[in-house]
Amino acid sequence: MGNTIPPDPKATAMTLLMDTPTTALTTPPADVSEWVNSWAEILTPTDIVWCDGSARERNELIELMQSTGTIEALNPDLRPYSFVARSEPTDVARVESRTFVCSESEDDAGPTNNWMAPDDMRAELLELSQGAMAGRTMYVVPFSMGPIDSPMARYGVQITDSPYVVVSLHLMVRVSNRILNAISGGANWVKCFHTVGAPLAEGEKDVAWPCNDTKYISHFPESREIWSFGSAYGGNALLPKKAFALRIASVMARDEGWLAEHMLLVRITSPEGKRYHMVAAFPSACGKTNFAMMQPSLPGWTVETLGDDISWLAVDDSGNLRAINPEAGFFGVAPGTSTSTNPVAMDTLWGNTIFTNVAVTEDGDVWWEGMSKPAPTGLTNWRGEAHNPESGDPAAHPNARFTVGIEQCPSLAEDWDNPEGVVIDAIIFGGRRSDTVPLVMEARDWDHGVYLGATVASEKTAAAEGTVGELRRDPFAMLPFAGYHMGDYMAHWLSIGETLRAGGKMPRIFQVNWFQKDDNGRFIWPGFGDNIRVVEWMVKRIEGHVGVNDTALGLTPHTADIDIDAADIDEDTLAGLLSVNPAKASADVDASSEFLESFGSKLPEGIRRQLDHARAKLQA
Ligand code: GTP
Ligand code: SPV
Ligand code: MN
Repeated sequence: MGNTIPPDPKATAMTLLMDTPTTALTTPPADVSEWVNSWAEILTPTDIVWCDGSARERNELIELMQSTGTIEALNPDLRPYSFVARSEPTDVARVESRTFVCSESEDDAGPTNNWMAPDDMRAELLELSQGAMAGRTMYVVPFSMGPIDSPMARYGVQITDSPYVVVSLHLMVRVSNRILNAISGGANWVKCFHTVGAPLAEGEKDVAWPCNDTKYISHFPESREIWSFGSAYGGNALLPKKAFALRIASVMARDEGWLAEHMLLVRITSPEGKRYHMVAAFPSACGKTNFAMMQPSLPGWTVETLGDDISWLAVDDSGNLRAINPEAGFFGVAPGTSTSTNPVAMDTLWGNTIFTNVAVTEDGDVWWEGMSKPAPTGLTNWRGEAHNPESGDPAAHPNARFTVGIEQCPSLAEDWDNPEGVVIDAIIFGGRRSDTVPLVMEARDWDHGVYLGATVASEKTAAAEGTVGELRRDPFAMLPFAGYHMGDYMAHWLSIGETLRAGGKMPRIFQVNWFQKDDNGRFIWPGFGDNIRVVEWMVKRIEGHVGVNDTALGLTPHTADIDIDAADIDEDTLAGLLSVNPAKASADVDASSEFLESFGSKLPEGIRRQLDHARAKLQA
């Protein structure tokens, strides 16, 4: 890998940090000040700090967190300027059961979201929040989703009492007081209120990971507000990410005619030098970061990273679908990441990284399941205890994560933050399915592609609370992230297709499944860098070079059209991965139908037509 940034153990902490240019802040915008002050009256923090995103600010917060035990430095010779945080064992993932969409009308939240009337939710949270920041500092963090000043960017301000959250935001999004200047100039902004809900009494010693057993992640779509109480972990607390860039942004997108999606964004270059831009929506912990950083196993192909989790898409003036990545960093799944599965991520994590709930080696480096075999001896587990390999418990939590700035990614496209984004050639949906869904299929047209997205189901992962492995419907990988009725969301996708048909380039839509298992429970498809073999087939389809089989589920490849040269799989096995089992397909269409019919009159006619078509094909 010629483009790898080598670790530089000699560099000092200060020079390793990328400084963010800041501008002198004159007076904060009156509406932001008023909002901050009104919350401060309720929350009664000891003091209020306006953040500017600078390296100095970050270093101060890191020192503070080291003194309170929230983070511990890793060995600077092995992992310079990097830290490990250990969360409370009760605060390790998104809590979907405590996530609410509080639209004015319950019908607008739809059957897939928890709903509470906005006034009731506000009353409940205001009561919980009385004095909730006592003994703590309230940080005011202005941020931009998307390049500052880009027309596609959207601004927000998060107040939080968690220094861990502030430093994570520094790494993950664009934090700068320039945003306050833009807001002073009249720009809209999303109000993000967050507290860990753990007030400190006079003289009370703080814990390493303050949080509260009572948790609420509440969204008020009409007023573009987020109120989050009780958790400091991931999407519960890092509000620009899922809460803003997906739940609130999906509502903005519905109202303004664009799409906010749980999608990675990449540029693929073929051996002929032709470029293709693709987005892919897979549910949480189902392979977006890995796809976004793929090191192709087919010679001559390259993958450049533009984003790994969220894409905002809009039809441009020429009628083409364009995408940007609104984030500026990664909050990635650690377990399973290794020099063989994802060498680019391993290189990205050379330093300047906050690791949460990973294990720590004897010499002060990080470790997690899947990084190496056998596990090193003398590990400290994610709970800070000596790891006992006999226990059967993992050393790292299955939802252990790394937080790191995107600029450290060696496969990063140099124009990744171009405010104009890139024109999309293909949209990919996928999920984690042990069986039923073939390795890859193409949609017959846009509406069938929307149906493929609408019928994605996936086996649950550790990214959210619940039973790992349990199959659930997860349309567009957005089940936990759509800020409005899922039926209306599908209708919105269909309407974007209509806009695209009117003019520009129609992206192809595909569905993939890397996760079929054999009778021994092992993944059959080699995955990771070999996924380029499937991408190559997509490119052959885009270029019109190969034909397909028209099955009840979708268009599947001829086995010979997928290049498995030098891959660890034979042609018969590949044929199995590409086949559609009629009984299983039929059961899946029934399950999809049952799920979709729960939307009642909100289920778009265009989706119902696709269901009918699938049933008819199964009977034929
Ligand atoms: P979120 O950050 O939760 O949205 O997850 P993600 O969709 O970015 O998933 P990620 O790429 O982090 O992968 C999650 C897990 O799936 C990791 O343990 C990966 O090692 C594993 N994984 C990713 N791609 C593949 C693949 O092609 N095959 C197999 N077998 N596992 C994969
Ligand atoms: C996901 O769960 O899809 C994530 C992690 O990307 S979190 O930020 O916690 O939502
Ligand atoms: Mn995600």
